[in-house]
Amino acid sequence: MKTALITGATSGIGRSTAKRFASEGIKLILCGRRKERLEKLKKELSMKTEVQILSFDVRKKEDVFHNIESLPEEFRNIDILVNNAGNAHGLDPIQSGSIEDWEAMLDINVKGLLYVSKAIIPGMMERQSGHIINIGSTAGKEVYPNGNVYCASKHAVDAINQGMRIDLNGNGIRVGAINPGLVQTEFSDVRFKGDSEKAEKVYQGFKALQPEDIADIIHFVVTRPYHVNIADLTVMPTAQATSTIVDKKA
Ligand code: NDP
Ligand code: 8X3
Repeated sequence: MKTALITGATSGIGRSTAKRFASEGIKLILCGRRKERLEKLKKELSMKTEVQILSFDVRKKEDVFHNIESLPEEFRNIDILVNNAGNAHGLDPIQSGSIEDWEAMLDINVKGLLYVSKAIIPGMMERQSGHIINIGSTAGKEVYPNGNVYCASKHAVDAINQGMRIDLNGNGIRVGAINPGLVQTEFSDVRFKGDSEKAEKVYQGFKALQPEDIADIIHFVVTRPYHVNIADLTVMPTAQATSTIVDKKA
């Protein structure tokens, strides 16, 4: 039975992936800051698989290492790492963007992903086996107006994904990115700091991707035979052509 560690499992893509993996009998280590949500999810999924929860902020590197190192023996051999925790903070032109927002995005989406990877890759190297899925974005492939630093953070994920694949080549570790377009999660609530009206508008007038769609793809990626590595996959709603071209009927 495989063991997967999913960051950002309290919501959206991470939570749906946890549910999908649980249905397939994959052992789970679920991470996020909101402990109550992790506990609730553990209760729900424990009927299907073994679940361990770790509550930490990916920005705090000591906490990242401490939590991962303190996993019980039966959860130590992590086969699958889903580097999913992340978010956008604000949607402002570069000339008026907030430094706090910029720092949050770079600290979480880039440095946090690196800390978690640094804590898990040594075990994969020792076992010469593993699979790392980095959740990038269409924002890591193109830049859109006011997306500046969020797009930079996801371009960094794209580069890290390529770098990991190059450096880990020959060690039995698969590395690949999944780059979604618009997915209806709590993403826009966070981006617009709880302004739910503004957040809802992002997904109005077309059918956005649902977190289950991405979970389905992640499950497909991790169930390919060992010689198949899905290195880089971009997925958008049918209504979306680029970050700025979305066929909105309403
Ligand atoms: P959600 O806001 O629904 O989920 C984000 C998850 O990240 C939550 O579980 C949250 O947990 C976790 N997280 C955020 N900050 C931290 C932190 N400092 N430490 C630990 N965990 C953290 O958004 P999505 O599911 O949409 O986002 C998941 C990933 O998908 C992100 O990397 C995002 O950039 C990417 N993505 C999203 C798209 C979209 O349109 N929704 C499109 C393309 C990519 P908690 O708050 O409990 O810590
Ligand atoms: C999230 C999708 O278009 O808001 O990465 O950047 S978008």
